[in-house]
Amino acid sequence: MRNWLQAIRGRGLASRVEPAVVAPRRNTLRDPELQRQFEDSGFVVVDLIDSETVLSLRQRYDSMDHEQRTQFDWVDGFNTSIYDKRPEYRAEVFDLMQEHISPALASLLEDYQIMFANFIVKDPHSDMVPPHVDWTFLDEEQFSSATVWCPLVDTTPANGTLGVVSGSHQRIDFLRPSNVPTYERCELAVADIEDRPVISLRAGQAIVMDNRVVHFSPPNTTELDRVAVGCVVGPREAELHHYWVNEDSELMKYQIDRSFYLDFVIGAPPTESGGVLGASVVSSSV
Ligand SMILES: O=C(O)CCC(=O)C(=O)O
Repeated sequence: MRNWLQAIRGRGLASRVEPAVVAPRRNTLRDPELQRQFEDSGFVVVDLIDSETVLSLRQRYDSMDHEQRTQFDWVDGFNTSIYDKRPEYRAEVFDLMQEHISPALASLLEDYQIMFANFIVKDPHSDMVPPHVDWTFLDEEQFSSATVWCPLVDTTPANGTLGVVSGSHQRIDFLRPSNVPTYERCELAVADIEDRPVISLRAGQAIVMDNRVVHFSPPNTTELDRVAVGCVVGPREAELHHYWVNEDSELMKYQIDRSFYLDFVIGAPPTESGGVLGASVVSSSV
């Protein structure tokens, strides 16, 4: 194909070649105006759950055992459930979100399901989460996966609310394995985008963000923890994928089901987890 293209370019005919027709991704949001904003900016802000549901989730959060706190070398005081190694803890978080968040998602999203769910917490006086992009969860040529980020307290830049690089999803066209950091690549891809809103929300509002959007959060400078819920969602019919670079530097694609996220240990090979349905090599050296 490349030779053929080079040949016709040489003869000045390249402008006659039609671009490949790419089928549009199927919709994420039911509301056409929200869908348009989501496609343009990569995120939308919505009223997701009412104050009773916020309170109920907060009470359940307060009653749970969150002892296995996360230690990251790149940020202090940031905790997210998927780093907790106990499958029963992660299952409890998932069930909680199925009960409390799924009904609201059903009317907002176009036949999407929760793939996995987290409490995402910034301790008092905790660090900035630097700009990054989430893993690849499915075939992004066909579908959009998204994170629904819903704080259980009012959030502002002072307590570390979420910030996004507007439109950055249109720049992130590479696969994101779970064991390859993407910070530098993301920064490079969006270096010229200045529109980076840090979005204050009322408890129960949510940002629905395409997983290709570069996002971050400023430090929590307050005395109180900032507790949010983060549900990663995808179209119900989409095959779920997890990418991993193995010890031979091969980029692997694993087909998984949702149970994978209950016991996958971040940093350990996916083959050690349940929920793996198949594997293939995407590229032999990365
Ligand atoms: O909640 C935050 O402060 C950041 C969340 C985040 O970056 C993520 O979940 O990927």
